[in-house]
Amino acid sequence: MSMATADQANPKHNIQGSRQAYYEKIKGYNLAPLWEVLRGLVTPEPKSQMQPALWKFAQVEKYMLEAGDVITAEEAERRVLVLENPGDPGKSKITNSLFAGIQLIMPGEIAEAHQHTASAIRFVLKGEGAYTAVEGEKSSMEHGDFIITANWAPHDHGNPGSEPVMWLDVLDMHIVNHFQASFANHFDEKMQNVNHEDGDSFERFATGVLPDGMPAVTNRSPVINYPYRKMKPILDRLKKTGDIDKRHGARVRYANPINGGPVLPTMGAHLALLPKGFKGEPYRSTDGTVFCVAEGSGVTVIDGQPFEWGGNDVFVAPPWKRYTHEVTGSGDAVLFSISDRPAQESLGIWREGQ
Ligand code: 1HN
Repeated sequence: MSMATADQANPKHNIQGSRQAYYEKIKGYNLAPLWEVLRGLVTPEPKSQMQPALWKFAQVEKYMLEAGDVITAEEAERRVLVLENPGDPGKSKITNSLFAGIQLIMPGEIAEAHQHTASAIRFVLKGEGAYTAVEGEKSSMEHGDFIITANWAPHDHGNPGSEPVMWLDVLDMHIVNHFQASFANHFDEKMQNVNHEDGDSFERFATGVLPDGMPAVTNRSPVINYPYRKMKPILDRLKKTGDIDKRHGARVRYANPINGGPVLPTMGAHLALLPKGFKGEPYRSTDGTVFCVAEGSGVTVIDGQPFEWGGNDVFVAPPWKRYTHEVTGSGDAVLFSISDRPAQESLGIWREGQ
């Protein structure tokens, strides 16, 4: 009793109390005081609940093959293990904007044709003999191939071969869902009618000529598959001439051959060769970045935490967390990376620093 009297005597408490009563009152009219939340909304530096994390391929592969016993690709629609950021579990997010997962397709299986507003990319990890059919092009999947499935592109996968095939899927679905603009559609036919042979779009659009009259305005690449066997020699050329970035190594950006833009309006990707002994300088940027190891081994220190990586491991650097790459293995390393940088750049909000 006496405490309550003392509280009331304190003018600060009176202000707090009357503020609380005021907040309660306006809440009933769907109003809230900005001044109580402003500092959380407009932070002086990027803030993320996401954590740096790494998934070892050996462990993921083991669990993936067990998934092959637990469920068929047909039942699952897509047999994918979601890479969940430990900073925000249960949301199917590897960064705030991106979904990532590892997909397995067993010999004889197909993953039926569908389309959705979210765009996808695949980076092939292990196994041979599978294909993905995207927009009528049937593309074989080989280690290190980078394959795009643009917004609303029909796509189905199959494995007529004899080995399990696994790849990394990354989708921009949390960007689409942020806008609450998701549509999806399943086709009556389980597999698309294929009318373009393997490699057609790469040869047609990405070898220095373009079909005459091709419109120059396009927000996505017409190339379906950027094959590793064509990309790796380009990295070797950069290395040979010393075109090696101190942070990223000898790096190419996957480009739209029509206008040099990103492969997709929402997601962009790079492939980097880090020479043997490479010790990178620190880097950070506002695009949380997913890395996948195509070759070699090393360690990436993210926000002071070391993550040791080898072939097919996946790791993530959250927005504005500083990272440095180092090659520790006996040869060069090759890192694939993907982020929402094109989406941020088109909005004018992308930043990078040391
Ligand atoms: C999807 O359609 C695929 O087509 C993979 O392989 C992963 C994750 C969420 C939603 C759709 C695919 C997916 C997905």
